[in-house]
Amino acid sequence: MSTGSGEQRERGFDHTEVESRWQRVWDDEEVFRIEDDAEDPAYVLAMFPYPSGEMHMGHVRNYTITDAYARYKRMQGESVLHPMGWDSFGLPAENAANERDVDPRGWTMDCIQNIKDQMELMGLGFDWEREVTTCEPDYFRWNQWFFNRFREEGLVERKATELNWCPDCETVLADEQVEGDDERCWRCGTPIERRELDQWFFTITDYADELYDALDGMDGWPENVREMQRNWIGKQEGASVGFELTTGDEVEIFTTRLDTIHGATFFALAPGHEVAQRLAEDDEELAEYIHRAEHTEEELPQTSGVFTGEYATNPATGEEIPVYVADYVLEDIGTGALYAVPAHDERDHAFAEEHDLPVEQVVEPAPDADVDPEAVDVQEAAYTEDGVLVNSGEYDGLESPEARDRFVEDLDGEERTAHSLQDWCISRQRYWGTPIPLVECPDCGYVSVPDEELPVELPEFIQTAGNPLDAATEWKETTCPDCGGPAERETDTMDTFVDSSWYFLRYVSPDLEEAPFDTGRASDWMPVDQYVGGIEHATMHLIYSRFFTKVLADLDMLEGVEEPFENLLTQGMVRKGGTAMSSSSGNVVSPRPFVEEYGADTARLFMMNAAQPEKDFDWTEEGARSAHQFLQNVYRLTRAFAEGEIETAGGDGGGGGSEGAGEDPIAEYVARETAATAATATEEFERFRFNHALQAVRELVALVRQYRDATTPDEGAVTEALETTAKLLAPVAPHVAEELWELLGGEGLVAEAAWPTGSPPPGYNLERRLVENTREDIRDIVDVADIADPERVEVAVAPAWKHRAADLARDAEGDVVGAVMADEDLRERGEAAADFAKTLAGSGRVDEYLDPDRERAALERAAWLIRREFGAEVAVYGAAEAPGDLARDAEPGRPAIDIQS
Ligand code: ANZ
Ligand code: ZN
Repeated sequence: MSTGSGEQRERGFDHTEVESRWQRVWDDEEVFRIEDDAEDPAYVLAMFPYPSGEMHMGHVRNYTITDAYARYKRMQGESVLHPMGWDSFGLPAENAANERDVDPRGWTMDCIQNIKDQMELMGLGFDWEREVTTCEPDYFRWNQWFFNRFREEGLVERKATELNWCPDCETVLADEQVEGDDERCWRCGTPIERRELDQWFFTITDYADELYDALDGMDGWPENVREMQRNWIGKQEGASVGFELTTGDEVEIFTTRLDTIHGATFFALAPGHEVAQRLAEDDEELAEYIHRAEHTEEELPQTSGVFTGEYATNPATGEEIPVYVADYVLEDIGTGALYAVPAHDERDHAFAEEHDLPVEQVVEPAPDADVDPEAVDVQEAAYTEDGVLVNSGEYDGLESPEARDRFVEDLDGEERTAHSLQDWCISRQRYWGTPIPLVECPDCGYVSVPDEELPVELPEFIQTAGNPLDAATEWKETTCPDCGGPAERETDTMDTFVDSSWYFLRYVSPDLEEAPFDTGRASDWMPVDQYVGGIEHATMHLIYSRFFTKVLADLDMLEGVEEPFENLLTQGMVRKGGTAMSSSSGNVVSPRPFVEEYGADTARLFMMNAAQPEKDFDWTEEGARSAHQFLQNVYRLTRAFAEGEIETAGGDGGGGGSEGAGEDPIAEYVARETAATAATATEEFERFRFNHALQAVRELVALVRQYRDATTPDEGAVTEALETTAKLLAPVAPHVAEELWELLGGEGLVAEAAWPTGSPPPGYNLERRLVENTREDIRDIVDVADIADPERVEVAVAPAWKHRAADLARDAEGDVVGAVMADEDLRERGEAAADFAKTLAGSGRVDEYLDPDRERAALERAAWLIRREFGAEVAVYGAAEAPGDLARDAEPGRPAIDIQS
């Protein structure tokens, strides 16, 4: 095709023309489309973005990683699902709407178009037929539909939680709307308060154990992310035991330290515990304390609490201990009640000190502990380690774990777990989100909006201090689906994490009207094979998505899919000048101007080459420029070859890596390097080490250039090397790769070409090491002997008997010299063999070597490189033909070298 003007030829290719041309071709050929009937495609997914308008290379890196991987998988012949969509509800659109007097929808749609244009500019290959936009009614109606299902399953609860409240605007504020250390309202600057308000929750805690336990088997995830999820869920293994109270109640406690039960000196209830609440009805002091605890305008001290006047009977000792209500006991953890052991728990100890309660030691450091039992003074500080029981009657002398087992049994307790995971509050008092599909009826209470009336759409946006939905009086007014009487719509919208908890399922059947997704296809296509996104989503998004998947599996909407994301990669940051790229730091590199100047391929190559995807890297001008230079050089080299500017010979190539030196040893050398590069690149792509793969490609290109300069290259060998280069570059620098492919006369598009499957012959690595070591040795000799102008380099490989000796030495157990000299043949060689056996014995481990013929052939193939490097004639000999005693000092893997000048 066109090669441009003469000036153009000098400068290489014109990226602007090339990139837009190939983008059009990919589009026309529907390269990135995946048919609905594809069977279990490779599902490659980047976390979908919030369309904020600003896009910089930090974001682009994420999509470049999945795009490169998706393109690689496609070339390997797999069907690939690589979709993109927009996480497009959320506060920023509402803020923009308030600031600029636009409506959130229009603003959002503009941002989406803008980002989409930039993604296309970058040559990212998405199946746009599957685009998903969460703020569209045909998406969010399914959020509402899921809400109805979850509610039927008992997974929806309404309960009180603490929120930020601006007393002046009379509205709830999101954490992002609270500004400054002194916590003021973003709009009016009034100091905010905390208020307990009723909100909607998904009871994710019902799945806490499942979510926790599955983590162990998820070995496609980085361990640090799994550990963050473990901490977030905070599973504790313990037991629950009932205590009889003087109120007549039997109250269950949760403990991880049942071994300490003889040391319990008081009992404590959370302020929200039902027994505490009941006692408060006739106890003013208690009522006042509970009120303060629940409406914390001030933070209560950790040791605050009130004696109830009641007692609890310790089931282990029969002793009565006082019952307190204390704020440090949390309502949502365990049972909201505990027995306290000041001697062995720090919080209990502090509380006991404050309230003058006794401290009774029941555990001592075990005899094998580093701590001297005499040095432990529990009156001073709690001893919190396991140990040996004391002051515990018949249990004295038991170790803590065993004592725990015995107490569970003897006290009729129950082994159980507790979690720090809280239920998921999905209520937001915001406009730009999914309306929660409920109607509040004065007679029927909260009633679900029936499925057939979904979606509940949003009213027009209204600028107001509070929630626009609350101000939309007409929208709010409705009739009760149950009794038909007048009723009001729920004005809370859903947390946008609901949207992102199942979008990966919508891509499977984005236009389906009867259901959120096609169960059969989703069961086949899921899980996502490779998910890529930021570490900041390690907990919330990645836990909520797992929760959704498990619920949907339990609802029989997914078959055989237990987890949404099989493999997870968390990509590193792009920095500039040492700080993370961000508009607030003012150091962003935006795609559009960069692509104009250098092209998308340059940006992509630079990013993928700079570091492995998990690592941070610094964006630099030089880095970008050198990537650009490399692409131009490959292009020029390929074009010169394709257009016959480089004279070539033959045409049948080097035989694609077959054994032996063949007729043209240099062509054979190049062919082997080509095959080895393809094999390395494949291995590295599999492991997401694009930078290593690219390093191998650069070396191959450098080799072709040397080949061109050294001799009249074999046409087949060069074609193979350059075609392989085009293919290996295609995932990362796809536009240039198409250009190269076209120059080389490749069939169809390189984006759809078959990934090279070549691999070098067995033993290639040994050959490569031999050649490298030999070249290194020659360099050393030239250096040390200060040879200005080497004329002839002679290389002789070791004789077969030395190889045989090395084999024997390698297999020898212990006595190496003995093992070698036990061989009759070698014994006959006398002193030479004995000396060599000693050398082998002294060298420790004996490596694997090629046999002498292969050593010789490998060196002959590489001789041209030595010739080029040193400007000398090169001769490679077998031991027998070597002149004089040249071969005498040769060893397997280390040929003898003589340099004449
Ligand atoms: C008696 C005991 C004795 C406890 C002892 C600890 C040490 P960790 O410590 O993080 O594993 N607990 C139980 N329910 C609670 C609630 N709702 N709010 C606050 N604390 C609660 O957490 C487990 C321990 O936390 C439990 O074991 C319980 O105190 C306390 F020497 O029971 B323990
Ligand atoms: Zn009603």
